[in-house]
Amino acid sequence: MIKMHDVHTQPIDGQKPGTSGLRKKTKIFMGPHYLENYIQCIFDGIGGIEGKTLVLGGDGRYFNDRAAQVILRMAAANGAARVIVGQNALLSTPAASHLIRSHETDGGLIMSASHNPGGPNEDFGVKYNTPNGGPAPEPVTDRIFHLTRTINRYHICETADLDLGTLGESRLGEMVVQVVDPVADYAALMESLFDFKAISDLFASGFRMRFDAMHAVTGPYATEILERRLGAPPGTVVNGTPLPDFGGGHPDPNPIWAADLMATMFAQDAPDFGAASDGDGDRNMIVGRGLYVTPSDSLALLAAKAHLAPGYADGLSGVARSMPTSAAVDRVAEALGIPCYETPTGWKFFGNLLDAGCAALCGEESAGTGSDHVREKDGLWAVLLWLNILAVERRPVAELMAEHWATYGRNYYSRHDYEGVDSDRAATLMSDLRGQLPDLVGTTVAGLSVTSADEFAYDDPVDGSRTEAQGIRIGFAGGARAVFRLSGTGTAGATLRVYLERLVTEPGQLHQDAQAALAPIIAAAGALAQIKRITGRTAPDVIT
Ligand code: VG1
Ligand code: CO
Repeated sequence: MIKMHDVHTQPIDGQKPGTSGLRKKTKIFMGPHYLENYIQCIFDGIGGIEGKTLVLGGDGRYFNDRAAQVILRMAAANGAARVIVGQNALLSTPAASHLIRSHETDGGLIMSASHNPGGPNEDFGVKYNTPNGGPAPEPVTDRIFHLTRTINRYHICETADLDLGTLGESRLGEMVVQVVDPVADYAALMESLFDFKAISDLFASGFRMRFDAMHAVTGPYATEILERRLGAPPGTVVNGTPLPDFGGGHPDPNPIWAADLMATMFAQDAPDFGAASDGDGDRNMIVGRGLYVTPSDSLALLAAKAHLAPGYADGLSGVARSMPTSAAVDRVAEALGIPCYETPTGWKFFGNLLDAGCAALCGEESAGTGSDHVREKDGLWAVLLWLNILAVERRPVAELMAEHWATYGRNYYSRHDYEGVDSDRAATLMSDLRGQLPDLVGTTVAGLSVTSADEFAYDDPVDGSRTEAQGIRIGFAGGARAVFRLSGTGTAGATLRVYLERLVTEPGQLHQDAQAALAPIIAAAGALAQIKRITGRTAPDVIT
């Protein structure tokens, strides 16, 4: 017998409107009733879960296991019919997206704060994905947010902890709890898209790779797929055991946080190919021997060569990128004669385009790349598409990129992040910039002439919805650009992101250092936004 009950509670400080999921300090989530409140708001916000089937899993960070038990007890008390749980409550974000879709469920809950660090003093998070497998769109997240303001009770039942380590079905009251292998379905999906025989042959030929799972959720996925199914030598996957605190690091795959991988790939005896993924497995980092490939360039190269993989042999219906992502992929789309969509930051905006078949490949400058195989960005998928391309091309990454730039030109690109900025100062910086917009075109800033200046708003071509205030963009003569945005995923103060881009087509100028190539744009962006004066910062905290 299990005992159901209603607990009286009080409103919480929930997510900001517009963000897809909630990230907070772990201690806040662990505080009295906090997780329970938020989960109840999700259940109520999606019209209740009576008789519904949900997917549940997370990236293995601290509190993942406890939170899973609470969510299951609440799902049972709220009348769910079934919850499909990854073994030990683990699921990468793309694997969860796939399970939601392949089992035709009513959505799923993913416990993750993605690339944010984990542990008792770091971050935890929960996001709800809709039945199409994608992040909840704004009307849903806004409903959930409004409920966090008024919630006064939640439903939960009392029971001993469930065994989530053993595969198979059990019951919690009327609800079925189905524990599944987190990797199996996902690995099968990858086998259906890529030429595993060709990639195995590549490894058999002596091709060496290093995949850094950053002690996060992709460890088991990468070990199974790269080492067991594709025959990469044991040890190809490093930091492959998910740890509650990710070994104390930031599971964020970029040259700063994956410095070990960078050092390996730039060393004398570097492997042929390096890759990493983030906390929940949806981001990817690609490094060739002696060459870091920016996510924007990676997206462009994948667009140009996706047809080399069986799953994309018929070509792409279209591509999409988030607004701050470089226009490198636009140039490929133009050459291929396919549409290229520009969306606000965040994967949820790609969902409609993917569902409607408008775009088949999407990407963000923040290391997210994905396709219509799921409705999330997918780190390991991007790595496998690269491997499939390399298995066909049999040429070094640096050579492929050099050829790409020679063909399409090179969009030098960098993002400068100013973290933990005082929220009021950050807001002032943005509103000052906004105020300048009407008079900027035609003026010269730090020697560059401004050709366009606006604040990005997106009209969704599929459902007609409009999303405003998605970043301020300033275009300069000759295809250079600076974009300013405040992060929606941080948990302390504000993070100002400055995105810098410059297109170069002269053959002799394609192999410069990115920061040097971007120096004029960096100077103009600093002058326009008065970054030093307003934030008090003399340099960015993170440059990627
Ligand atoms: C960041 C990235 C954005 C990404 C989002 C979620 O958002 O810039 O491109 O979609 O994280 O990624 P923001 O608002 O902090 O710039 V993840 O790996 O957390 O699912
Ligand atoms: Co992520």
